[in-house]
Formats: sequence, C-alpha cells, structure tokens
Amino acid sequence: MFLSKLFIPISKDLPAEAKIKSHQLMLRTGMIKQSSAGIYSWLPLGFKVMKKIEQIVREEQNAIGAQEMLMPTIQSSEIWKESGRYDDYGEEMLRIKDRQGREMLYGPTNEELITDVFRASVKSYKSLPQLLYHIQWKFRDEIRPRFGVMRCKEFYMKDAYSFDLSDEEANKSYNKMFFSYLKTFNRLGLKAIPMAADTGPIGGDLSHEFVIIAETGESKIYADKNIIDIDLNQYELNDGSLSKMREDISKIYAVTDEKYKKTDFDNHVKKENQMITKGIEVGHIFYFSDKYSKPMNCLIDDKDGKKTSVKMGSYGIGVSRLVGAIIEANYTKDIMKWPKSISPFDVVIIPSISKNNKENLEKAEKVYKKLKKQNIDVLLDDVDENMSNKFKKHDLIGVPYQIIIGSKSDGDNFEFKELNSQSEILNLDKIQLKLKS
Ligand code: P5A
Repeated sequence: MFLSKLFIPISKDLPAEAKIKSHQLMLRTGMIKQSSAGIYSWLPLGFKVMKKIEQIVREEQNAIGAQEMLMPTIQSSEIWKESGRYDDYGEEMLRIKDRQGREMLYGPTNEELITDVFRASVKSYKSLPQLLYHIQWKFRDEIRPRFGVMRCKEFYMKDAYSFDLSDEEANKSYNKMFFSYLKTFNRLGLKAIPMAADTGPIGGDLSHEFVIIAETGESKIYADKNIIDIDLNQYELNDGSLSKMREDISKIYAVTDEKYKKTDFDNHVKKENQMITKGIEVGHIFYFSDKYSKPMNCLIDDKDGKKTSVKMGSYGIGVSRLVGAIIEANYTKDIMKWPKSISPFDVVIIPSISKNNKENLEKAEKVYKKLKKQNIDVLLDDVDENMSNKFKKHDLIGVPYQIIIGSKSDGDNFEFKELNSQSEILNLDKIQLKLKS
C-alpha cells in the first residue's frame, strides 16, 4: 500500500477530548472516528489491527476445540424474561421495538440466546461437552463511556459458552478456556494477569478477570509479583496438565478490588512481593452452572436417562478494547511500536524524496515490489515531505520496522531500523529474512 493512497486521516493536533495515550493516538492516526458518545467508526488502519487481533483470538479458540458460529446482534426480550435478567439488566440494555411493537434489544451479552440455541437441539449427555463461540458486536448503554475504545457503548467481543454434564466436567472446560486466554494474550505480546474476580450481572461463583498492567486502567490489581512469570510452556492441552496449571496459579495471590476487601492480602503475600497497581481488563471468564439452563429449561438426559439442567460457563475477550490496551502497553516516550503479530504493516519503506530527485522513490518502488512478492505486507511512504516529519509520523503509526532509502543506501544495501533501536545497513535478502522470522 502506498501511504498517499491510504485513507489514514492523520491529524497534527492532540485531540482535546482524549485523556489517555491510546485514545489520543487512535484519533491522531485516524484509526477510529467517533460517531456519537461511545460509538465509533473503525477506519482502515484501526480496522486492520482489530482484524489481526480477532484472528489470533479465533486461532486460539479453535486450538482448544471451540467451534465458531454467529448469533445476531438483535435479540428478542422473551428469552431474557425467561432467565429473569430482562428487568435486572436495567438501563445498560438498549431496548428497541420492531414495527409490530415486539420488544427487542441490542445484545449486551449472549447467555440467553446461546441457551435457546442449545436447548432446541441437544438432548443427551452424549453430545457433551460443547464449546461454542462467536465474535460479534455488543451494545451496553454505559453511563460514562470514556477512554475511546476502552469503555464504549458499542464494542466487539469474543464470547464463548461451554456446556457440560456435571460441575466436574465443566471445570475442565473452564481450564481449557483459561489456558487459551493466557496463550492468546501472550501471542498479542501482553502479560495478562489472571485474577480471581466477582461475577456481577453475569452471575455464578467462579470467575477470573485477565488484566494487563497499565497506569490508565480502570481495574485495581492486588497481586503477588510472581504471577507475571508463569511459564505456559510447562503445560499441555490435557485435563491433568491444565488442572495442575490452575492449581499452580491459584497458589499465587492475585485478586480484583472487590475480592481484595474480603481477603487478607498482607497475610498472603510477603511485603517485597506485593504489587498494588492498576490495569485494563481484557478478558473475563465465568462459571455459573445452571443459572440460565434451569429457568430456561435447558435439559439433557444424563447417563441414567434422568433429565438434568446442563452446566454452563461463559468466556469473554474484549477484542475492540484490546486495540487500545495494546497501545497503552506499547506506547513509550512518544513512540508507538506494534507487536509484530498485529502490526498494521510488516514494514514501512521511507525514501527521502524531493521535487528534483525521484531516484530514491524509484528505488523504493523496486524494493516494495520485491517484498510484496515474498508476501510481506509493505507500506511505502511516497508522500513528499521532509524526513524529520516522516519519522515523527511513523513514530505514531507504529510499524515496527523501517527501510530508509537515502544517502546511506547503496545498491542492494539499505538502512534498516527497528523502532526504538539503532539502524544498521543490511542487504535486502537479510532484511527479508528478518521480516519473515
Ligand atoms: C463473558 C462472555 C461477559 O459479558 N458474557 C459473555 C460474559 N463478560 S464481561 O466481562 O462483561 O465482558 C467481557 C469483556 O468485554 C470487554 N468489555 C468492553 N469493552 C469495551 N467497552 C465496554 N463497555 C466493555 N464491556 C466489556 C472487556 O474486555 C470484558 O473483559
């Protein structure tokens, strides 16, 4: 892609309404545009990053055997009346009427809808366990939408639902999802802390939040520092190993604000290991057993032919929130550097161009074509402006690697730079190898 052709409305001014780095940067680099309070359009640059995050989330869900599907955004109020949550959900739920006057709503979450799908077809324990997920827009009429995509009204969520015969079996599904979450956040270059949490309006009595450390986060973290160093490689995708993982993790203290008030932090964690900080909740998982299946009559035959309510859990990742969270975690000293796995481009070519010298631009186009052939996603900055402005701009766009074509380039050797480090002169073949590794 040539930068001059890309729809990326960069603004020089710091947007006044944006209080935190990620919000400022997303507006300045034209990743998003607010359409009304808490509701955003995703422009090409922001959309590309979000889609890459979504794909990693999807791959890690598929890796534990979860099956992707798609439920609608608009739901009927009937099922919410059955579960008893229609009145409880309050003003956060956007209620709509269709032309027949039927009460509908824009889904804030999908426990009821998936239970309705499930009860219509599954009747026997033989079809269990099941793990189903979708990645779909949600709407919550947040009282104070803020921080850009972090807390908005309309947001993109991966929500998964597990169905099991017994609490014991359900615990295995919970562990799988727990593992998948840690792997997902690792691939996104994040250190997410699993913290024992309260369940709120989703319900149940077992829940974990996955929180990344950030000054600007809305969640408080009380944890033992050792929680950050969990090595996932020691665990495998089988019930024994995953149950060991849960056991190991549960021994290290890490809880949310509400839980902290109910436990004795000082007694659990040595002074030198205590970490009290703030973070952003990027995922939240729940086990609520038959909270929905019972009132909604979602019954299955157990091994003795007796009817029993299916045992359920739900598991959410804030896909759109993650875009902001990843910026918060990677933006230092006015330079944004995307993790390789989700960068909007693999590399940017920055030729020094002037009105009477187009030679560098021609060289840049040649390199561009070569890299494209290797399936490397390249951005070429063909805009006619001085190099210092270009570098400032690319410090914000955050593509992690740059090929600079100016006085230092010679034949097939070019100046190659990784953001936040020194540049070096490298042969194009070596550059290709680096980009593909
Ligand atoms: C779990 C999946 C649920 O809704 N039901 C289905 C459960 N959990 S949750 O914690 O309420 O939300 C899951 C994740 O969605 C993100 N999120 C938000 N992102 C942006 N703006 C919001 N207003 C918002 N609310 C929730 C969070 O990442 C949360 O962990």
